[in-house]
Amino acid sequence: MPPAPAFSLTPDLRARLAAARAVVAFTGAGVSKESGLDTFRDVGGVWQQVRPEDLATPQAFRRHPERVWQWYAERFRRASAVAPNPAHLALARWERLFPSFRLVTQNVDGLHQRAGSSAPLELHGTLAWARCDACGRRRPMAEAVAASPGAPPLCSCRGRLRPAVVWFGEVLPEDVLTEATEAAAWCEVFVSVGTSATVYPAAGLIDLALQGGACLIEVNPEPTPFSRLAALRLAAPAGEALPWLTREIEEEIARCRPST
Ligand code: BV8
Ligand code: ZN
Repeated sequence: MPPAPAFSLTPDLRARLAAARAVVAFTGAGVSKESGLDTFRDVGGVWQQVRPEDLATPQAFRRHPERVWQWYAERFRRASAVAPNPAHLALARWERLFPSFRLVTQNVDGLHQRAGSSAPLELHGTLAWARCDACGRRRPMAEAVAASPGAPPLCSCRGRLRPAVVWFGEVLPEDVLTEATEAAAWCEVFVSVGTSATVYPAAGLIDLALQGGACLIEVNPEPTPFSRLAALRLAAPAGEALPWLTREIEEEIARCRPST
């Protein structure tokens, strides 16, 4: 007998996915785990090694700018040294599968772009850029770290450069959050991948999608506060579950929409 398939999809859900026009994929640190980057809240995760209030707040940067800069410089180096995994690559293909697809990420590692996603909405900013905490001028992180690995470089206005990420207690970029909110409110299918769904306002997008009548799919080896509301839970690593789900959708689309 052939081995039982690891995942399964009801014919109804398969058809619903293939017919969907507006789809949102919402990702967190778990999607980059198989690339070799740590998640935040799992056993051994980033926030078990260091306290977020010591490194990921504006207060921490004011008190210990060198320590915060060095920590982000190291995270930037690690993110640059790893490669996108099959989960990132699968999501990059979704742009071609659905007429209106939005990728919304909490990640700052840039791996979605490197996998080929054209315009992920980066809710928590990016490690790829540094910006002046006084005038907002931006400079590539690679350049800023090379120029000054041990301390935040100074801007021409004498302000200090900081990583262009969103720290705890800071507001999310308004235009990015507005686009993500609209996409979540209007989508038919919302796929949450590799996130503990505990950081707000980002996790509130799942509520918004459900209130708008979207069907929720969750890809995560562990349950989250939203698991019981999911129409489908793929309790597996994203690098296995997403390529499988993508093949299922592609096959169904080929069967139902042969001309597209
Ligand atoms: C704000 C960027 C307004 C920098 C990060 C409402 C209720 C309660 C609290 C709040 C609330 N609203 C706001 C708050 C406060 C706070 C918050 O939410 N706190 C939480 C922790 C309670 N939010 C804020 O401060 C936000 N700002 O609200 O502004 C405001 C402002 C001033 C005054 C008043 C209001 C800003 C939050 C932004 C924080 N920035 N990061 C950096 O990276 O250094 S947060 C951090 O968590 C991460 O970077 C990431 O972006 C975010 C989410 O984490 P996840 O991605 O979900 O990662 P996690 O480790 O938790 O989970 C990984 C999952 O992957 C797990 O479930 C695991 O099972 C799974 N997994 C593991 N392996 C795999 C896998 N899945 C698939 N495949 C695998 N192989
Ligand atoms: Zn400046």
